[in-house]
Amino acid sequence: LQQKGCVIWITGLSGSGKSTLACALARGLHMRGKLTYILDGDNVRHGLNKDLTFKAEDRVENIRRIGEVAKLFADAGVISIASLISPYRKDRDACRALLQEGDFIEVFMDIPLQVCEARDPKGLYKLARAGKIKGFTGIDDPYEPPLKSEIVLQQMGEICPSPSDMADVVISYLERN
Ligand code: GGZ
Repeated sequence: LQQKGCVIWITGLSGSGKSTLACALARGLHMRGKLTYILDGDNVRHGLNKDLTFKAEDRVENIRRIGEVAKLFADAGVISIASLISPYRKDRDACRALLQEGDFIEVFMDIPLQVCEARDPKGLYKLARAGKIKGFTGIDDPYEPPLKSEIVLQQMGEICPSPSDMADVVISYLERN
C-alpha cells in the first residue's frame, strides 16, 4: 500500500454539510487511488457508540472513541475521515494529540447557524426550536468553533461551494502538505 495514513476531522453544526463533504472527499481520494474510511458520528452512533446519548459527557466519549478509531485506521495507512459535530474544542484537540504533527487535519464547516437551520434536512432544528429535542447543538447546546483549523470552508456570499469543490480544497491541501 503506497500511502501514508492520516485523519481528516470534519467539524461543524448539524446540517453544515459534514457528511456530504466526507462522501465527496472519499470519492475524490478513491479516484486518486487512495484508501479511505469514513467515521460518521450519526452512523457510528448506530453501532460502536449506540450506548451514547447527546448529553455533554456522552458527546465527549463519542468524540474520544471516534478519535481513537480514526487513529487506528491512520496507523494502518488509511486516510480516515471523521465527520461529527464534535462541538468541544478541548476534545477535538485531544484527538489531534493522538497523532503526529501534520497527521491530523481539522476541517471547519463554517456555515452560519441560520443557513443550517434553513436547510434542516431532517427537521431536527424545527423540533429543537419547539422544545421537542433538548440540548440541540447551536440552539440550546454549545458549539465551540475551531480557532486554528487547517482548513475553513465557508460560503461565498449567499453561495455555498459544491461538495466536490470543497473536496478539491481538502485534496489540494493534502497534496501540498
Ligand atoms: C445535535 C443531534 C442531536 C442533538 C440528534 N444535538 O445532522 P444530523 O442529525 O444527521 O447529525 C446530527 C447527529 C449528531 O451526532 P454527532 O455524533 O455528530 O454529535 S456529537 O459530535 O456532538 O457527539 C443530528 C443528530 O445526530 N442529533 N440529536 N441533541 N445533533
